[in-house]
Amino acid sequence: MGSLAAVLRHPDDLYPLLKLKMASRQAEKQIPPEPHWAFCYSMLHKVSRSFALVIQQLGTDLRNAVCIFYLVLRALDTVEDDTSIPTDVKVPILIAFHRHVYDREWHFSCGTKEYKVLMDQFHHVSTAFLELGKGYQDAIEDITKRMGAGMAKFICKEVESIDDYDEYCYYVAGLVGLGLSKLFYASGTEDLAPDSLSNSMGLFLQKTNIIRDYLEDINEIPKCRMFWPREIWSKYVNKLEDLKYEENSDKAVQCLNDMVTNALMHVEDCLKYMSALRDHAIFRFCAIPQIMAIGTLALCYNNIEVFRGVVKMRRGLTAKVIDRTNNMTDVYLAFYDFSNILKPKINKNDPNATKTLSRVEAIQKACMDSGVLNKRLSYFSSYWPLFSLTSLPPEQASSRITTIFNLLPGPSIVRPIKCLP
Ligand code: IN0
Repeated sequence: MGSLAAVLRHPDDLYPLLKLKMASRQAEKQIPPEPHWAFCYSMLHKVSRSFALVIQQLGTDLRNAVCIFYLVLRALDTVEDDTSIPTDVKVPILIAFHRHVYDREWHFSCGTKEYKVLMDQFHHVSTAFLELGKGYQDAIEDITKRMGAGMAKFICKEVESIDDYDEYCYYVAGLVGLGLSKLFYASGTEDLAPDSLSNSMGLFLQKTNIIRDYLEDINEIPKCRMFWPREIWSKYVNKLEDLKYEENSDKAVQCLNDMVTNALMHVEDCLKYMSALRDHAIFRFCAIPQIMAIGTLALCYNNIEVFRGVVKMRRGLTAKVIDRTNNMTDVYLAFYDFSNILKPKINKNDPNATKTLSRVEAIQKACMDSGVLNKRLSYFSSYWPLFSLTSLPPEQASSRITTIFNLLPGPSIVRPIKCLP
């Protein structure tokens, strides 16, 4: 659960945190009895705690397919990430991975901790895969094939241009979006989403991860590959690692803001994708990571801490997002409110200030145009303080108040807000 200090600072986190804890215990009790499914679901909980809960809420057949898809992708990722595997061994494994999932005998030992267990006991995943419906199997095979080939292409290739960056993110995350859309379609509950929108859903999440994980990735030993595109960072420093040195703080923040602005490009597509979903469980499964991503970007923007330590949304806020994301109104309000946290952080001296501002305003316009924002005060008003607003300068804290007032129906109505910092 969240740390005691965090809960004391945000007492209204307590209820969603307890609810999440109970849901997590409940989900652990519901692990299926068959050994291969038991392995898959307990592995899912180990590698992705909160996300596993949202997967667990999907209907049985789709849930099993998504669980296996998730583990196959994690396994592929483990091979890609393991720097101790020589390239001439790694590339053929990545390229043939889509065939290995049909082979109960296949395994390849690599990775560390829970990922090593996943790789060593991969036969449980293949056994479960072979029990999925043909439509699900075909979708997983197709995406694994394309992703493995894409990863193999990038093993020996640096991310130089923004096009390379988009292409790499397409292989490792955009294709996940295409695959999930196929699984939703195969489940019979959703129409098949356009590939470009499915791709954007993945790109938005992956670009957020790449931004947030700068320090962890650059400090990794043995040295890990970096995915910040040279076309962006070379405008600010000579070497990507220079961003972490204190003397380059101003340039580092400008570069970070450039990266965030680039990621924000995908938001309108993501809103479109989510607004077409019909099934409540599928909707939550898609919307929760997206809200976490816009929240993370709002937190990272103009924040030197990205180059000093871990910048993450607090656990209590994650619990609230999981608890309170139910429909498109929630999503529009969340995107609007998080954009409004980012907006006052734009410094007019930042080289991309105009571009960032126009991105944020376009997102807010898309949320406003949905027509649902004036129906409710703010879903996020109960999230206050989202990030410690008390540490914000007064003009930024007051901008949050303005956000809430802007959401009120009609200009003359002013409601008192209880939880001001
Ligand atoms: C995901 C995505 C994911 C979920 C829902 C819809 C999606 C549509 C397109 C693309 C990806 C979509 O979500 C997870 C979220 C996750 O794993 N969160 C972690 C937290 C964290 O910080 O990592 C958790 O532990 O809760 C995601 O990040 N990825 C992912 C992988 C497989 C599947 Cl099936 C769905 C990874 C990635 C690289 C962004 C695609």
